[in-house]
Amino acid sequence: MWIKRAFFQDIPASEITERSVYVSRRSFMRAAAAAAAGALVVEPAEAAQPAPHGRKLESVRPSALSTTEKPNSWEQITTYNNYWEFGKEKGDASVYARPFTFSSWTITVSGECAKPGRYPLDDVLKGQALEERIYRHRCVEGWSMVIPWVGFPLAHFLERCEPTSKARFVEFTTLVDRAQMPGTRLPILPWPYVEALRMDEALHPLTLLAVGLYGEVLPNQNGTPIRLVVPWKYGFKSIKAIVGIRFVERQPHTTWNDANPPLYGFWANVNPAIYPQQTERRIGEFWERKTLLFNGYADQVASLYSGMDLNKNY
Ligand SMILES: Nc1nc2c(c(=O)[nH]1)N[C@H]1C(S)=C(S)[C@@H](COP(=O)(O)O)O[C@H]1N2
Ligand SMILES: [Mo]
Repeated sequence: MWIKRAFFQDIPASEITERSVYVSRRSFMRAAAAAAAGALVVEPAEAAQPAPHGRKLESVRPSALSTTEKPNSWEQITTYNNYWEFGKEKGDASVYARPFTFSSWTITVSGECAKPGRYPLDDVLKGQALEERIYRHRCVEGWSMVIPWVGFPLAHFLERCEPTSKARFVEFTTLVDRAQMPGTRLPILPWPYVEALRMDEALHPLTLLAVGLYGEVLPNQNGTPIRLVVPWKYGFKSIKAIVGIRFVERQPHTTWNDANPPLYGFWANVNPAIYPQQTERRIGEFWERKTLLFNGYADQVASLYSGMDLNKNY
């Protein structure tokens, strides 16, 4: 069974004891303390816990833009995450984001638009019909999943902000809460996490503001209460826990692009022509799959990049 365990990563919740969670939490806290003291080695935390089930979202409509591929399980989607605000290891967010809470949430809109200001979450959601969008997800690290998000097109909200003709890019920022997000107390990335899209990418009907997963409110580890999903781009573009949206004229600096430009291009379009992105392992599967151009969404998005050399602008 050890082979299945090693490759399938779907350890049932029942096997994850409180003790293992406790031990890993301690190791992360030790790592945090060590990093704060200037030590170089950060000890990884390991045990992951699936998210508890949350409030069910009402009147969610299916979307014609969903893939017909089989979604990954709740357990897989909520335990295998990148969310560095809560740690560097795949299981960290499932453990350290568990106690995360907030009493109110506001997205601050600024920059080149006629309607800047502070938009409470209720206002952002006002009048939005929620859809289930089952999307392929491809991480730049070579793994993939299929995820049933619930949300609405980002365009619907951006249009309400009335971007000006100078708005060529949209920049997004994630919450930084040093008390609740242990990763933000470490210098593992410059905080806040920032991502950006070109305006036409942001307005594309596939680009989703997600507020749910499997018909329920977003689990903490998946970016509660509101996050971006851009299915034709590598996962790092899909920023979680959004508190800021800024319309700008010039291409913004973004977290991973600044951290390691050769590996994390600004465009981040899934492209098997670029080494080493030829294949991917779908979480839960054994054999690798061939990675598809634009993660399989080429029919819908390739025209956004006509005239652009995708092997240079990666
Ligand atoms: N704020 C924030 N958003 C983030 C990340 C992060 O570290 N911080 N990681 C990204 C990466 S690399 C991936 S693969 C996805 C993974 O989470 P998901 O499965 O919930 O989409 O989140 C993305 N969004
Ligand atoms: Mo990723």
